[in-house]
Amino acid sequence: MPRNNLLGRNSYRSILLGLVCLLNARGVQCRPARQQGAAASTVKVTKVEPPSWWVGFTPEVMLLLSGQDLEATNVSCNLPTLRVSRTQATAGGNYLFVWLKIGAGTRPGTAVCRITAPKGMTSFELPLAARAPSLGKFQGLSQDDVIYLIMPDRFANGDATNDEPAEAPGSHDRAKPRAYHGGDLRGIQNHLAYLKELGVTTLWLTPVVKNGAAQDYHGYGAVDLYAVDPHLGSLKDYQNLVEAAHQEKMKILFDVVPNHVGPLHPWVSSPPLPDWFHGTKQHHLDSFSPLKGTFYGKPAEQASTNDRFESLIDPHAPAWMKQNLTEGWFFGILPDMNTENPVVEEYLLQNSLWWAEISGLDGYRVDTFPYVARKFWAYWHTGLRRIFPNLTTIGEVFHPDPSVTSFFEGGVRRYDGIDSGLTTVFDFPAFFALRDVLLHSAPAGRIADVLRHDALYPRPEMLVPFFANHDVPRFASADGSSPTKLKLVFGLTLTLRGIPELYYGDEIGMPGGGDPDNRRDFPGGWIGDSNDAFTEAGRTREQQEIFSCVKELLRIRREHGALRGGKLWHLASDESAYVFLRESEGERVVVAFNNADKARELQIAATGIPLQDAGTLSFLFGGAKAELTRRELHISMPPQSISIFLVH
Ligand SMILES: [Ca+2]
Ligand SMILES: [Ca+2]
Repeated sequence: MPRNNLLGRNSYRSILLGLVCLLNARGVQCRPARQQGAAASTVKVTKVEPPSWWVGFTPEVMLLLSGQDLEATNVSCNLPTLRVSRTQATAGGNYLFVWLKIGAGTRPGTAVCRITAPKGMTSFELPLAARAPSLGKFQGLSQDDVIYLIMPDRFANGDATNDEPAEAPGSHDRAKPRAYHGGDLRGIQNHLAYLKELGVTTLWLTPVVKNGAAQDYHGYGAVDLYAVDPHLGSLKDYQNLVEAAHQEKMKILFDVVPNHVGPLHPWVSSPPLPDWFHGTKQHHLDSFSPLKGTFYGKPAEQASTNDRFESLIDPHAPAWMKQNLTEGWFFGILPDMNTENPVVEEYLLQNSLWWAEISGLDGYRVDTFPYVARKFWAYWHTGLRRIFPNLTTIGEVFHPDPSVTSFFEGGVRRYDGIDSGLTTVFDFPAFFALRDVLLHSAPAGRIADVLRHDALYPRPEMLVPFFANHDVPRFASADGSSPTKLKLVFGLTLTLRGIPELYYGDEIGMPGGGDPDNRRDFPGGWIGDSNDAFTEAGRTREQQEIFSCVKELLRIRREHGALRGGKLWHLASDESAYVFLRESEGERVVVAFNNADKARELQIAATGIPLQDAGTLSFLFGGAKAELTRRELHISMPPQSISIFLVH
């Protein structure tokens, strides 16, 4: 589908006031035309961000032009409804900010704007498109959704020609775990049928923006926030993927990282403003909390398996306790955006608006959420929702304590007077509890202990429970794991409240240790793979066993609304068992989990819970037996089992 007339065109050239500009999928790129006669102008525009915009979208757009000698004395555009309200040249003329008011009645077209500066003149173009119809786009998520996380470089190779782009020689080597492996956007699109068959509804792709280093296959080292990484394909490929997903009634989450860019971003050596980043490459804080665990009562020797966000939610914490977290460079390496600077704020908001409008995406997974000061999030969400009210945003808050994670969800002003605006967070407390229970024999009651905190969240039903992502060892390879435990953890994740997230390959029991071993190639995604796990015929017996279990659980979830949106009631919880009920209007489902190595019998009083009027239970999944008498629910559970029953 041509998304709009201006950008759908592959490329066109124009010669304007001494510049040759090429508009392609990555935006406008200009170089000086051959000079004739008059003294050469050294004024040059090499990049325009954003590379395009829309009419009827925002009243104003702030352009960041890169180039040289851009100390403009005048900037004016050829459309009468466009007015340059302000300009600011920075970094010795290497950058020029242009604030452009887009008047009512501006017609779609390409604006040509002329820059007059002491060292000459030049011009740049800004395509201004009409907005495409929004039907079926920007959908946001609901409890009916199940998220599937894909690292595009590691899922499927749909286009061998982009495996090693000319600008990144030597970056591709499937034998090296930190090199690019060739997976791409087209590879994902080619396997939508597999994902549909599995039963997931929403794809979260790790960042697709252009990265800079030979080991940035993961996408978290951006060097251009307005380009798709050439290893993954083109902007058109991303647009096509979103459109194809929408046709399959699936949704796409964009992984956005306002906290930082990659160390090789050109801004690092030449920032557009002196305070564009928190600190400089030479002088910056690192993002680790300056606090010892003992500050909040943790044992002195206890190693931390999570980020230390406690001070951020603490109304008694002075600024020094928080500054490293919000202004430090992540891992001491990743340049930290100065999100307190209004110009940076505007740049980052526009960038997110641009990706949404140009692709039709359905929501954002928001990286390193607590590392950005909260005022920015309020601004970003307000700006985003003004145009896209339904977009879902899911924040990464890597912490086991619900009193910490819940603080960051939006919908409520916290002690600082700020409502972050965030739709929801990943349920890291559930992640830690599920792994502790299943892998480390923690009491099954840890699950109820997580759930009892749900009232801390404005929207607990939107939480995203999960047991794996790209930052932790594969469940199948973790100490204490087994194929049975893997099925149990899928069973719990897919029946607890919220919108579950699954990690690619876990549905076939993919092995892998810590990063990057947890990011192996999906078998069958590459021509010549001996094991093609995308098809039943190609799966090993072990892969098929777990795949059919996950598919079955997803089918049951899809067919029973109580498992998606139903209220959750605890029925029983102890060292090795957790039994709960999901109740929606007109449907009740009981889920019985036994973590013990031996069978368990439970008698649960049926009074005071929504089972009093129930007649019978029918079996949906698993190996337990359940019976209802007038007063009691009798459940007999096999060792290490999860079972699902429908209440009649
Ligand atoms: Ca490829
Ligand atoms: Ca930060």
